[in-house]
Amino acid sequence: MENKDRPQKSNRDLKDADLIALYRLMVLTRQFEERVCKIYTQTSIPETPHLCIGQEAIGVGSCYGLRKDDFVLPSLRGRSVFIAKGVSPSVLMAGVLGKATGPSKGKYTAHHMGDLENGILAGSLIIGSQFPTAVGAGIAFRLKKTDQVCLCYFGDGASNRGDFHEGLNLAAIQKLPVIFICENNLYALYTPVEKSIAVKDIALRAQGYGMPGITIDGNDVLAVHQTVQEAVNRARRGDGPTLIECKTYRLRPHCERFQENRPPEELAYWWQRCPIKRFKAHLFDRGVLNEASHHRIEEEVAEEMNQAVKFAEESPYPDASELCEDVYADGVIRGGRLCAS
Ligand SMILES: Cc1ncc(C[n+]2csc(CCOP(=O)(O)OP(=O)(O)O)c2C)c(N)n1
Ligand SMILES: [Mg+2]
Repeated sequence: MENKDRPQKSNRDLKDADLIALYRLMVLTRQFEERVCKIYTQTSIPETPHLCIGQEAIGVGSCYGLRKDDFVLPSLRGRSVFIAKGVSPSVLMAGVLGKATGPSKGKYTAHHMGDLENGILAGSLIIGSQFPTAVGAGIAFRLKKTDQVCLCYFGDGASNRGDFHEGLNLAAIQKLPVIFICENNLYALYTPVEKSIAVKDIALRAQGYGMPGITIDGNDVLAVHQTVQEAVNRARRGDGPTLIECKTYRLRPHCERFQENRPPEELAYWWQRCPIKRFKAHLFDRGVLNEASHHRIEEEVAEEMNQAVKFAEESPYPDASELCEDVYADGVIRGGRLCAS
């Protein structure tokens, strides 16, 4: 599903076709992650994947309606962001497999991919490293006098890093067009959020920086979309950053290499609150989706995934002769700035 140059829409503006598109993007993300999981367990992805199963509504709802020239900085669990920002599943799967046809030409690991054409800045496994980069993007937009925005994604654990404080503080002081999106999935690795954060809602921390802080249901794609669009409009107007805390839950272990240790009844509760299941029920109630159209979407997406896996598996690894290409920026440093050589 292309997301290029789509105008911003609030929920009131969303047509049935938009609702179906949102649903399809979430199904696509879910099936993508399931395939990654299967490939990891059956064959050989060198890195253990950190799947976003259960958190699809956040990336999809927030990126839907963004412009192509807006930037996003995904977290280590950010595949829904890549998909909703317009990267094709084939290219993304090639990236996960480290192939030359992937977004970063196979020169980054799956956790460090970026895709500047689609406005995706390379993330990092170092949690919290997104903050300075996102703020840097905000400063660049300000200097260039554009109305682009940058969405910065991170987990509840990352919100305890010093970079969080420095990033939000600077963004607020300078009224930068950055939207901080916390995917609070209630755990950082094995640590439950109440053991690492004293306040009930991470969004409360926004008060300390002088920016709006909003807590929403991160498993409700329409709530995510509406809230992020309002923050995006505010940032484009020059009114500065917003912190949005999306309460959610990952439905897989921290990563596929790790054991699950959360209580089964807790997992069962959150499977009932699965964002795709809920949105599907909503669309059935509204008469936007029915059994036939739902099955058609599932089948189309499954076929798209077959093509994606085939493309990725048949793609070559990058050639050793290209090792140093694309790795260093062209240009020279003058007066502390990178300039065209
Ligand atoms: C600076 C740093 N410290 C520790 C780690 C190891 N680590 C990887 S993921 C993770 C937990 C992250 O939790 P959270 O920010 O809530 O994101 P989630 O995994 O829940 O999406 C930790 C501690 C790391 N990658 N970087
Ligand atoms: Mg977390």
